[in-house]
Amino acid sequence: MQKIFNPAKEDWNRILERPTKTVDEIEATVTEVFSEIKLKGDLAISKYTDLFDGVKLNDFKVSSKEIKEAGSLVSNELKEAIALAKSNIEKFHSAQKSEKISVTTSPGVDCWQEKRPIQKVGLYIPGGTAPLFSSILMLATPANIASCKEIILCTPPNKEGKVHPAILYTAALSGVTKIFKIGGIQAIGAMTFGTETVPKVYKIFGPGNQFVTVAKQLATKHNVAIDMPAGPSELLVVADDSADASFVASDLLSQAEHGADSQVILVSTSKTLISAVEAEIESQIVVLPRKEVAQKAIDNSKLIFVENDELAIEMINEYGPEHFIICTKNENFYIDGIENAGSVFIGNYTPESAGDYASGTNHTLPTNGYAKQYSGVNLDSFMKSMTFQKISEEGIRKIGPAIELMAEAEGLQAHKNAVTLRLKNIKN
Ligand code: HSO
Ligand code: ZN
Repeated sequence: MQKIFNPAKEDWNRILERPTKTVDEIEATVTEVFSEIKLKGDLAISKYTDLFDGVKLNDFKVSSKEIKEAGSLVSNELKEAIALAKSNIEKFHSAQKSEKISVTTSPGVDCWQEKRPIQKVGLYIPGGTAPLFSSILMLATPANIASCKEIILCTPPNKEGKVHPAILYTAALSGVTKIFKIGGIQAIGAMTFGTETVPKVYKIFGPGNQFVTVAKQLATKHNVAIDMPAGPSELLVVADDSADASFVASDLLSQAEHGADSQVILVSTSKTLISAVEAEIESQIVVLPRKEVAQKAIDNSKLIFVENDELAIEMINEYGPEHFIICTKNENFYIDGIENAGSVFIGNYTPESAGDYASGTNHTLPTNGYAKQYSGVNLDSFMKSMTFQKISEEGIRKIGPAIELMAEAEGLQAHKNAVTLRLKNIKN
């Protein structure tokens, strides 16, 4: 942990810098895997599953038998917890539905906007040490509410060719239409180009390691959209003397355990709190099963003392954290002042874990400072807005002359004609 007192403004960027990674090497690998998948389909998927995941698979599609089996391996308590989380996520995302917007812009000129689902979406769920089945709820639930027709999911198999039962159970429960045991670059490539077994999708969602991130970026060059540019998880807590140091430490550690490259930051106007949080982190970390991972993230973490709230909020907006926890007496100052954050958690009893799992908000959020220009995943992420218009005789008479003039001025005679012919027809 690095303690920093009253940093000068010109140092903020350096202090809050995220670790940048070189992706050139990864890019070459991804490009190679992609072109082979495009050419050879399933055959290439088999080859790379063997190479990267160390398992020979001929059939990637998860069978209904496997899904049933998974259901019997998940405890009833966990099923109930998943049901509660799903219900809250459903409530919050259903409320995001919006009405059609209709406007008569000029007499006889009716314009409206309606949303339509993205028909085919692909979800990627990493395997490994933390099987993030909660991310399935966060992605498949809104996809269902949006009425996406095809919701496919790719997740890597383990060495036995199996997938964590909670992943299969949650996927089936959330209305995923097809599940494939395909991981990493191969999964993103399969969903980008489509293979004999995997359908091509229009948009890819979900977290992943550096390989997945680079693959998703490359997918965008092949007409596939992605949820957002991803990076390691981040948490920034602002806290004063009213905060409970043990709570703050537990929140910082909850993000630190995601990965060695996670970013956790405490900004405080209280030196006492900073010391107390530091001590709490040291005592809480020793009993964590993932303490090695968490320790690496904590080693890079920053505990920053600032003179006042105005400086604090300016610094926080400059950083644009993925998650922002407010534990201060004057919480409204920070609620009103926050401009750049993915998701905001307010008060001593609102841990980030709540939003990660069960309060109802989405946990797929912009990292790496992208909170300055990107939203987290929400219902609209699975839809697109379309506009419609219908113009009557009265309407074209009203706006036609303006269109003719503008088309003429742009030197586009055919555009003008499309109006002139109609206006003549009306006169006759
Ligand atoms: N904090 C992660 C989401 C997550 N946490 C999943 C636990 N499981 C990124 O928002
Ligand atoms: Zn988390």
